[in-house]
Amino acid sequence: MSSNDNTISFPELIKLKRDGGQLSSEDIHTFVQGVISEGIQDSQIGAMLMAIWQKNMTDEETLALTREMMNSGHTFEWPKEWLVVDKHSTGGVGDKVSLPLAPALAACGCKVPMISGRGLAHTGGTLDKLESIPGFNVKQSVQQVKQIIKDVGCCIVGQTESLVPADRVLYATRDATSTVDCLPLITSSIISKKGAEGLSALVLDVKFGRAALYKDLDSARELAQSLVTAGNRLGVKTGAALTRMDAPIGQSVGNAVEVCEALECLKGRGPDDLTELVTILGGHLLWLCGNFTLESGKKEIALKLKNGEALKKFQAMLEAQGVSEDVARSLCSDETDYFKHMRRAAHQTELKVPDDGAVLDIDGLALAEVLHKLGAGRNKSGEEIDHSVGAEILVKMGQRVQKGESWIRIHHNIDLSTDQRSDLQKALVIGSLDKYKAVSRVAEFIHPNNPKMS
Ligand code: IUR
Repeated sequence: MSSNDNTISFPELIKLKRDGGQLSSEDIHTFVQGVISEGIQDSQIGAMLMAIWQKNMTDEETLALTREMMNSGHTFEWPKEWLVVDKHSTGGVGDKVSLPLAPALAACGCKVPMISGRGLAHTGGTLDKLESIPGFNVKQSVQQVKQIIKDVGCCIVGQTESLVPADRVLYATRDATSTVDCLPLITSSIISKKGAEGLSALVLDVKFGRAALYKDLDSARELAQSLVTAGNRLGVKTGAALTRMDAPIGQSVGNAVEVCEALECLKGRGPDDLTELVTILGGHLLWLCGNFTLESGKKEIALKLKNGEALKKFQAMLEAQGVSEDVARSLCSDETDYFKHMRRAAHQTELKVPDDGAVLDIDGLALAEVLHKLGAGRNKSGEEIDHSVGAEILVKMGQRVQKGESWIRIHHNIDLSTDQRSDLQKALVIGSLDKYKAVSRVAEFIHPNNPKMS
């Protein structure tokens, strides 16, 4: 780049960060503009990311990077009186929370322009789950998103080309340069996309545990703090829940099977832990918006799941996003034969409990890894996944079981190998009931002025 004005050159910017200096807002503007205008070389982007990885960023720098990334493309603007809200999860096994949460919030009068991702890990992401439903179209233009939000109140769509283009380039380069695991880069990537949605409030579900990105509470708390700080400083009322991610959420893992469970939750019959997460995260958002206390917000969401209003919104969202009226109506009716409309895998194999006792643990990661090998997840972006592959867990944590009863039903299209059967059996831990202690999935909340509100 030329330096005929006061603008610092890219090698100078990289050197400044490499040597532990602080980048100004102008420096970060120059860098992000270089990224989206392709005025910077790939090697320079990689070098800057590595310098950031090594020297970290101050809160000021992280905020400037987040703001520049957010403004690198289209940003949504909504009528001032609307309460525009969203949730972001750092990802977990069996995490289908967005499916009931978006319509439940819409039923409470909020607007939810949920821009979601595909799974790269063990099983699919929210978009993959929804694509198990024939006709569901996650690709919606900015104009279509605006129309659906106006008419229905919620949508769940993929990232459009025009939204935060800088993140696409930076994320791909982070992937190629081993700089994904860097707090300011993760924070700016997540919050810039949420900021571009034009939100009033955002709740983050930051997971920790065996089946989460962050294995321990302390590192998850550090990420949550960073996200909450950046979100609030960007003008979005942002809070976070730190939630346990060891055993799968709910009783199903996969794509189509998770849609079935989400529909059950929307019919007021979901598993307790899933319903708890939906009501806590939704209640939190209502509270952040200012019209509810935490308790009354939770009750409001629970009511919308019980009285069918959230289900009605889900049905309207399905139709607005391309599902035929007949299929949407049938899925959202009293019927439970969801596989009339979604493809069922060729085989269902049940595995048996090896001993008498109580269910002490179900290793979500082990389970997800087997399902991934059976086709439920991808190895690289763009790969096809098999929506029909999944698992229904037939026992609950803390439940007494007897040797020989079925504990899991695997939906698969290729044979289960001996190793896979053995890995699945190792995921189930049976022991004495007195060793079992029920715990809520939610460990802590993080808020800007009250960082450790348990
Ligand atoms: N999700 C994002 O949107 N960005 C990131 O950097 C990560 C997850 I890690």
